[in-house]
Amino acid sequence: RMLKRQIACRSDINRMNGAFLATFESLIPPEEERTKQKQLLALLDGIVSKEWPDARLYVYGSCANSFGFSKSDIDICLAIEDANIDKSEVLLKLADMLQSGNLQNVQALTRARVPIVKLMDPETGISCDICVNNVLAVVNTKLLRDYAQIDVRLRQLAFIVKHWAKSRGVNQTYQGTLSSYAYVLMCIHFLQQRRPAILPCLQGMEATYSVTVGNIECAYFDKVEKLYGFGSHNGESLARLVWAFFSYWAYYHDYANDVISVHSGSTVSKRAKDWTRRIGNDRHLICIEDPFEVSHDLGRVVDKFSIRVLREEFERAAEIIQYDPNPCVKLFEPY
Ligand code: 3AT
Ligand code: MG
Repeated sequence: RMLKRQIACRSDINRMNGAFLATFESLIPPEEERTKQKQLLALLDGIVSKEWPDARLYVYGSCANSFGFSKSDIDICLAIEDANIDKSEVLLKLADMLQSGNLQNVQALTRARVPIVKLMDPETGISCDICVNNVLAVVNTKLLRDYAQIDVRLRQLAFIVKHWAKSRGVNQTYQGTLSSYAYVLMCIHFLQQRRPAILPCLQGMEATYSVTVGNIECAYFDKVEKLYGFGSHNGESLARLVWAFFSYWAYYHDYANDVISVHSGSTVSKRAKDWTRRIGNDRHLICIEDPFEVSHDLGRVVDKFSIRVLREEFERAAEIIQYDPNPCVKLFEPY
């Protein structure tokens, strides 16, 4: 499967750029959605502060990391300082209060991998999930948002990739494919690897932001306003990057040996991480290292069936972009 010779990109690739940009634009949430989100957040804040006056609500995930489409659900983290709280108890209490606060479809899922309360606000029509003390998610949300500010092409590429993944049914962790978070990390890593690089490695630079979550130190350079124009030596168009992204995952990524690592700004070896053996259900068939929890492989959900589905979809996408006269139609065709 590893081809020695690089496939040349079609010569008319930049002709497709308008279509990719138009797809990107069509997915950006309109400003009024933000207003509605703020409205809901204020409502929730009022309810929460009655019971936990010192608690704070943080938005994380796609509504805060700048990779959210229009009509996304909001992911919220309730941060409570008290280390002795029982998360399930807090969630059940919270569910009770939300129900009395006229929110709809309130449901506490205390046994989920990340326990949450789900709800829907009839006023704004927005659904949201609230978890407790998931500080790492709040911090990785900030990392993604900071990367997005350095070069617009990250947000554009990640929108195209997420839209492709949702259209093709390969954005479902419960079915062994990858989370949106994993796809965005794949895009960041890819842009760190372009020559000249389009993104730097923020965690490899002098730390201007640092928090410790449990035993994990999260530190990186977050003064991204100093990095505007970082990627300007690389003039690649969105269309060319989309093509190169899919051909990388279709033909060039070394699935047997490599881990992609945003934390180190390069690939690292599976051997060095001891991710070569199967332990329990962790097969490490596609390895995407979490930038902070570096012992965590976001590809662990992928099994021997879904890896084939994924790789066939990467190949399908690469071929469409290489040969189809109008790739934006077929690329996003529902599966
Ligand atoms: P959608 O637009 O909702 O598809 P999203 O950005 O909200 O995308 P996810 O639903 O995949 O992304 O995840 C929500 C956030 O939760 C994103 C990230 O901050 C955090 N997160 C998700 N999966 C993990 C993980 N395995 N480890 C650490 N943080 C994670
Ligand atoms: Mg989400």
